[in-house]
Amino acid sequence: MAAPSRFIQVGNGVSIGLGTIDLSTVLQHFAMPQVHTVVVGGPQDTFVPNTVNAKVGDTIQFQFSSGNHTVTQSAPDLACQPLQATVPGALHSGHIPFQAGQTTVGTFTMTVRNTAPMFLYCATGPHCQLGQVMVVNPTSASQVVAYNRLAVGAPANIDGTVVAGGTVGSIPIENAAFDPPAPEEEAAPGGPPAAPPAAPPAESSAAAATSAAATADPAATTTAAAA
Ligand SMILES: [Cu+2]
Repeated sequence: MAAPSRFIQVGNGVSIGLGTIDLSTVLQHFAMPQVHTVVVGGPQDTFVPNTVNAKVGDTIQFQFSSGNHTVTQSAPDLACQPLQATVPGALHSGHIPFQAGQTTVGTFTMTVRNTAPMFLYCATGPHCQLGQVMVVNPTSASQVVAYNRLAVGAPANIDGTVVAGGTVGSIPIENAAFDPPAPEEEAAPGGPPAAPPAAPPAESSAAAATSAAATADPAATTTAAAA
């Protein structure tokens, strides 16, 4: 029987002498950039989640799930007004629609450059005043609540003018973080698409075929002559 080793490895632990360092603890010091997904839209005109804690180098991918929405940055105290009006380059995705039956989902992807809070709203219609707002890297749990309160009381929802601060793209719908509405739901109320005209009675059908053949022949001749 071999003498028991003093270098024991357990699970994914790294053995050093008699002590063991958990590999996951080591990896936390070299954390890979993360992708945070935010679903934009939905039946309630929301951002889900409405807060994201991201570190420098992480990316946030906004997925536009229904209707027509934007992700637009404002100053902390000026909800529903585009920051890019005073700070060129401030984030604005432009209006990105989604309709039932689409096979792709529009995205807007931004890279986090610093951990200062970012205040974001949707600039479509009254969505900002309806509470479609969120905060990236809030400094407190109540910050998004305070920002939402400002948004609800905003006198107007002002659109951004220039797409900035990220990249517009798309992903296959099967990769989306939400369940798309079934295309059938839209068609159901009106019934199936109009059926093609019923076939005419057999005798007139034969006549039509004869007529069609007669019409086709000159064309074929013409084609042959031309060739
Ligand atoms: Cu919206």
